[in-house]
Amino acid sequence: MKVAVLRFQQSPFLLPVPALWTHPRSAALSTRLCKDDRSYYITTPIFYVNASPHLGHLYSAVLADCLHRYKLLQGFNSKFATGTDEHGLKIQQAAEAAGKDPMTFCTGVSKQFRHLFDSCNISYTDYIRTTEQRHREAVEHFWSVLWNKGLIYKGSYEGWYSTQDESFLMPSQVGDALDSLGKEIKVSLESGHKVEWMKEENYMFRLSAFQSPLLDWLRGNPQVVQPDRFHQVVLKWLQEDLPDLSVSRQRSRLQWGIPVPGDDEQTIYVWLDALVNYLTVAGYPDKHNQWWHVARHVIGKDILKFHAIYWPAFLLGAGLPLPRVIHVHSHWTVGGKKMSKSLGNVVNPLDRSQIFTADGMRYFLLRQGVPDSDCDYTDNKVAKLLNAELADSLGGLLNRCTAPALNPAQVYPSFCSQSFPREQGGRAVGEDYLMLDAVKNLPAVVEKHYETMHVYKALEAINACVRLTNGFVQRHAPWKLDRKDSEDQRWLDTIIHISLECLRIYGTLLQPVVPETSNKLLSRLGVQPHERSSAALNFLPRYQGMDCPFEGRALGSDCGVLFSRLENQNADKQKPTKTKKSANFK
Ligand code: ME8
Repeated sequence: MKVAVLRFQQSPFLLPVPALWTHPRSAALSTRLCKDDRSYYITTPIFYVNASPHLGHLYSAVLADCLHRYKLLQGFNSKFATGTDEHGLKIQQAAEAAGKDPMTFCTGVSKQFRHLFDSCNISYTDYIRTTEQRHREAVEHFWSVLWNKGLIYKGSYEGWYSTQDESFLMPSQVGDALDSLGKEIKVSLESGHKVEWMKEENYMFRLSAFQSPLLDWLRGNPQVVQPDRFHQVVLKWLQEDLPDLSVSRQRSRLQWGIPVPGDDEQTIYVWLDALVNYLTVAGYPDKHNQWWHVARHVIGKDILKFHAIYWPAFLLGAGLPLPRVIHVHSHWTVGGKKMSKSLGNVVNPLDRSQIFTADGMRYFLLRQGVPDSDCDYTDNKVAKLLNAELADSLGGLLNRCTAPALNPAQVYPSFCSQSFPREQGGRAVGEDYLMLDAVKNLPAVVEKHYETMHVYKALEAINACVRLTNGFVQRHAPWKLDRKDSEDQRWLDTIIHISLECLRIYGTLLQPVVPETSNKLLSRLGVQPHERSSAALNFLPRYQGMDCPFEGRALGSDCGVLFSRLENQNADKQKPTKTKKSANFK
């Protein structure tokens, strides 16, 4: 194998680096949480517009949306950015292949992403496109700051480049493979994408000078890249060679991008351009202070190096605070393989959300997606999960506790402390007390998991409590009680009161994941919009001797099915049958 070489010519006016940027410790320090700061800023990657959105893109957006909604519930002032990455060689080539001018091409695909996100209730507060003027100004300013600090110099790059990944590679990151025609090619060992040898005059960023500041930052902030296994990966990369980075391409090869300020012969490297989007949305260069120091990024593991090495190095260079957290997630696969157009295994998330509903897809992705490891997608899994947890378990519980047969007055009934005293002795049994404890502790458990983006664990915990409440109702079979007997009637009301209180907690906690279903549930319980925040998570106040604002209140009038069962359990194999009550898929 031919060995690639990286050669850099340093500009003669280059200044010694340590004198040039804000001391990394001061930037790292500013990543610490200031206690009374109620601002929160979360981002997704901005997505390439070379192809239509797929399930993986929706997954990143749903994760970030869940964190954003959760912070709003907590009373934070939360900003949530997503959008599209529209410059670079890959987009230039895709537009050419489609026979469209790049801007028309980008606008078309960017709209598809936006439509998908709107359809799935992704409540972004800013949708950025890198072709916008505000972004161009931010990138030009950012470049000038790095340039004025002597961190960018004119040099030459010779080495491997992957257009698909828009990434420069070291010789050790490249291997041999055969293309579809059996021809020998070189590929990126990480992504499998084809790489090409390139030799170009361009601008270089002094990345090598940031190796030890980056190590200090990561070691001093062990939670900054989550989950920990990805933190360890970054630390390992940083112990290897970290050459300077080419940050421009010759304009003759790449026209579709932002020109280097003061040099029309060069175009800014698409990753530098793209990463600055997070600053643009924050209001860079002059209005970013409120948001920038509380930034958090949700990314897929494929773009970890760009976010955990290049981006913090650029920020350190520019004297800006570093992100609070980089939340990394793994990939969705189909048939065990990463989704790709060439394999023909791409799952269209818009189709799927029309079949399973927006909430259905959101719930599935967040309940089944595990940040640490890849997950395989099948329609069958979606249907089974939604039927079991949303339709049967949660929907069934609501249905039972609000059914006119058990609750003819259609009110939130009263709690009777003689029937369910704080010490045993009433009609409650030991398991009932355990259930109350579990539900009381649930908000804290869920909060811990939401904070670390382990949403599947939060949903697991909620679901376990829903099962406990169903068990509670089943155990005491309120439908068997004699309503003419006043003691039985009080006990029946107490069972229903407790169950509705459980449902109120579940509905409130589920809002970031399934906003429409939660809204339906809470409305049915008569819970008003201002009673749905984290502050309202005081479970069963009557048990603690306090007033319950819901007691005696009329239930909401919408008594429709909470979440329709999906009829066909074998979507991957069978044809659907249409029934009135259930939604069909495929
Ligand atoms: O990399 N499973 O854009 P991109 C889960 N423009 N998530 C997936 C996925 C999968 N199979 N495939 C993609 C880019 N993703 C750059 C980002 S940011 C400044 C620039 C998600 O369109 C995941 O978040 O290739 C991944 O990191 C991102 O989409 C890559 O999207």
